[in-house]
Amino acid sequence: MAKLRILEFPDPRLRTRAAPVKVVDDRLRQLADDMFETMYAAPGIGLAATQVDVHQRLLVVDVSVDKTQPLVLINPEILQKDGVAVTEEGCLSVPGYFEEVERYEHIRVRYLDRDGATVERDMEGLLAVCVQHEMDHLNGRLFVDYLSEAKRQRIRKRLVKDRRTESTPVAVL
Ligand code: GNR
Ligand code: NI
Repeated sequence: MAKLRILEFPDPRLRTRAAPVKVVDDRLRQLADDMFETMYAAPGIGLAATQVDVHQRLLVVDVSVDKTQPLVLINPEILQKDGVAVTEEGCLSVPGYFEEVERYEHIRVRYLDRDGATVERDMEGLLAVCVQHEMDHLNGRLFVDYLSEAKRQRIRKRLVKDRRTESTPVAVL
């Protein structure tokens, strides 16, 4: 197991469109395990491979309160969608910001699980929202893209500035 480094907005690598996974093998399962470790430690309820600089269509989620329902979704596709859900979203790649985003309320998703088996599943509530948020990451899209240009620029400037301050060593007198 290993904790991975999460890319942060406005890192251009977050804009990469991920490629379909060709084979579900032990290497991919190891990546999924490392993504869970990274997600739980953060802590977060979902993580897309894009966020750890792996540009393959793989995401992990666990929206359960006791963290006992890990789900691995490989090559996910939305088959059906309906309704509207507005949720205050956050993102591990945009730390410290929470804004309302509109998503589909119900989705039916087809994906491969960690054994490479095809699964079709109806989702709603926070799970549906989180899976849509993660699928956006796989397409290089971030929740801040749904906000106004002004808001996104404000967040971008703040994060760039924070990072600059973080990496500046304090003078030792
Ligand atoms: O931890 C997370 N919480 C969250 C809350 C509302 C909607 C989406 C999310 S996903 C986020 C983790 C993350 O950045 N995944 O990409
Ligand atoms: Ni995110």
